[in-house]
Amino acid sequence: MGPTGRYGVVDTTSDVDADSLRTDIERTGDFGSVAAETGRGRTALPADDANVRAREYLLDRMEEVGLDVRVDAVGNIAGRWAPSTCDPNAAPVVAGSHLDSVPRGGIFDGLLGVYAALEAVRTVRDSSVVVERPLEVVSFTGEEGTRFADGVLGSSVAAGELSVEDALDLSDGRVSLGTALAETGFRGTGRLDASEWHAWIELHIEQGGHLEDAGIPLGIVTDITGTTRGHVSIDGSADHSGTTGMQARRDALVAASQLVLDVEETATEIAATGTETAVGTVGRLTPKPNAVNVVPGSVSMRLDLRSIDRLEIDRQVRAVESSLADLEREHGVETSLDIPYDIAPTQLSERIRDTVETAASRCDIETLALHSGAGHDTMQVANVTDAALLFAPSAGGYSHSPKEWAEWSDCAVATQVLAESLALLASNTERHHTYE
Ligand code: HGY
Ligand code: MN
Ligand code: MN
Repeated sequence: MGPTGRYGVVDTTSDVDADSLRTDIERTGDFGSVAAETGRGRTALPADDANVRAREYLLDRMEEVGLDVRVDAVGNIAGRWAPSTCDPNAAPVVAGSHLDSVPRGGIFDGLLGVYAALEAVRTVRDSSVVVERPLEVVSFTGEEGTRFADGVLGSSVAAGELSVEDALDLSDGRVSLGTALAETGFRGTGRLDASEWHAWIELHIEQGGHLEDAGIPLGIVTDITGTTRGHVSIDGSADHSGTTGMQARRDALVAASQLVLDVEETATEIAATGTETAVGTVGRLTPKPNAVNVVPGSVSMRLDLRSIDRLEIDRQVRAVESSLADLEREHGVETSLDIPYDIAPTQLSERIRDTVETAASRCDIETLALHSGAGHDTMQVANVTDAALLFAPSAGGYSHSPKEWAEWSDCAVATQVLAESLALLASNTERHHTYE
């Protein structure tokens, strides 16, 4: 009896192996693990030691499952299963996520999606299902935007939104992505092309509390919030904190502090009067020279502005521009705003959502339709093929912290539905599958 209590279309003697899934996630969570009072934290930034160990472990596990493994020019990893029953030239059905984390993130963000995809393909492989399309497991480089880019790096290349050349030239201020990948053995060749895929499904933890509050084990996402990330620089003048009078200062950190408050106030006001999905955050703020006895001369900031309504994001951007103009006038500073990351709200595929609904009902699993306040690689893939995003419940709604947690039984149930969905999509039965 599978974790869902019933067998699905994958009607098999080897249902999802919940222990194997847990082992893969826990082992990968050990790479870059950080001490934390509660929960399990990890830091694995693109191409750092922890990320490289996670990548190497994934390659080993893909080979153990019998997948043909390849690494593309920007370090995206793909494992392919194309049995003799399938047309090798047919567009593949693909599932996956990312291995990188935020600093001191949790062990489920990204890892659940990669290893649930691997376990789902292994389950279909060992089932009685006759697949007519290849199945692939993919791990994208640099989803989180903590190093080299502002996020969804590998999936942007796979979706044709970022060229391989431009991606490899991205730098973390010390080394280019190309050099970092070459030095760690993960600078492959070619590029994954998501436009060639028949379907894409990503399983992720919800990173919120809706599923847990509703007591429902699987979320099928309708739309993913739009995200605009701004790079702000504020330049004043670094001066002696003891001999520079208050009227003579051009304190960049005072100006930046006002902008932090303005971003929070604008987003709060829009959320109260609009779609309530508007959020605005200044997650990164770096004063220079950052010395106790120097008036801060400059500050660089990273803004993260979101909503499922494009107009609400635009309102936030205009408010930032207006605040910066005020700061220049009132504090005598110079400011700049650059927006290198601007992803529109993304609708997800009805076709794939329907197939997942079919798979879930086959497994006797209740589902909830909801929007995603978090961004995902699926945003980029959805621009070039039919894509879906599934959620497993987040205990307490925590994420991007060691407190992030998903019950292992919930991970197994969601993985079973993922396996069912892949089986339906790869055996071309999708919604027309006959059930006894
Ligand atoms: O930022 C996000 O929403 C995602 O977790 N990378
Ligand atoms: Mn994340
Ligand atoms: Mn993620």
